[in-house]
Amino acid sequence: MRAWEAVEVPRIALPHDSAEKLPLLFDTATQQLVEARPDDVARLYVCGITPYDATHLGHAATYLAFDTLQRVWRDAGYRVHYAQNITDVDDPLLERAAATGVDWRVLADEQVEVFRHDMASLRILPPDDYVAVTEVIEQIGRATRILLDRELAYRVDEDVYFDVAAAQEAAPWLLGEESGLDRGTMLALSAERGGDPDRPGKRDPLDPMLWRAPRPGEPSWASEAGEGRPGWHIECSVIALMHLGRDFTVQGGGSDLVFPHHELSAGHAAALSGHPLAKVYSHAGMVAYDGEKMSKSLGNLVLVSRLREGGADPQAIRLSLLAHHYRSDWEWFDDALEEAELRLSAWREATSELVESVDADAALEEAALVARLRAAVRNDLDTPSALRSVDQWAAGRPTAVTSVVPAAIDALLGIRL
Ligand code: 5CA
Ligand code: ZN
Repeated sequence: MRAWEAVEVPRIALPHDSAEKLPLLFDTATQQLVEARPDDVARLYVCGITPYDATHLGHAATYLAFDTLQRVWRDAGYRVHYAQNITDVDDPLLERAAATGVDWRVLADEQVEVFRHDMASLRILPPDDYVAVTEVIEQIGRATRILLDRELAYRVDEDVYFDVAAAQEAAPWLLGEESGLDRGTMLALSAERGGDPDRPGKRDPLDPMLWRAPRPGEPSWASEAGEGRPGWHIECSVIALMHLGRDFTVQGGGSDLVFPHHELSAGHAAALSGHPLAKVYSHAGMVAYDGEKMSKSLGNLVLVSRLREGGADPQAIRLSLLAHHYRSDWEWFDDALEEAELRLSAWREATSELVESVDADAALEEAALVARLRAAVRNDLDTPSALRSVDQWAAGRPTAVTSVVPAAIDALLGIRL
């Protein structure tokens, strides 16, 4: 699929004054900060949207977190290979299409287009590979066939399930290793998030579906696994393996995906490739509105497109999201935009007239600001601290400013002043 227009990321003219340039990220599997060290290229997979009710501020905040991660890698001199999926055939999308009398493909296309506009307006870096599930049905069918042949999958009627117990024996993967959850919680989350733990005939209630045989009124395709359509987790395993290879640098998404989606995607990938899916598993917190998680099922959505239609400056939307640490759960309040607009104008005022060079003291001030920005974003993407550093610098009313400052703000925070 076509992604969206890339924005330029300026290079910061000052060298790093510290050897520590790589991002430290909180890893869900080990529950600690780890250095997200690329091999040669930083390889990143972030779970994409299910295209309906796009793009709410929760989606935007999650993609912005991984945009910041890419900026830290780039500033450290690494090239980034970024892949993202589109879940363009899935139960909730089909249900929405049926409920509104719209063809599911039309709904998906429209929503992906809204998402592209929103991402571009927020200056979020596009993936190099933007892959819809409907583009890789054949490969997912083949992967399912391989798992059946290896006896890591089995059929219940015509549907195919992943055999969690067999996969744990055969692959470098253990259920619970990523999420750290106990079985009771896993069972509850599985039922809540698209699984079917109560279905009779499964070897383990937690075994997820890999391939779903045709049902009346649902789309289906011929494949090596038979007629049908892919299950949810296998789509991300296959797309990630196809485009990034095994054991890539970071697997990302919102914390609502830790279990079952990311845990089982990692299991499928390990069973297919014989290697772990990724080195680091990183999760963004949940954005709430009206006291509850912003979600399509509740309908308490603040859409980026609505804010834009209402005249909001996309840079202010971006700043209002950056004001929260990506890993915390937080609530959106409507006055956040005004606050961000004030901040943006203070920053713009401080950088409105740039000069070619400044005296030694001012140059040191600028270098100190750049070092603080770099240290903040490197440290588990601490954008709130980065924002405060720019606030303090701007509050000092610098008399002469060079392009180093706006370039650093653009390179690391994606805010173009
Ligand atoms: N298509 C699947 C992933 S394969 C999916 O979860 N789609 S989604 O449209 O529901 O969500 C897209 C991304 O936004 C996911 O990474 C999800 O974790 C994240 N997300 C959803 N709701 C929120 C929220 N309220 N706050 C923060 N992130 C959210
Ligand atoms: Zn996914």
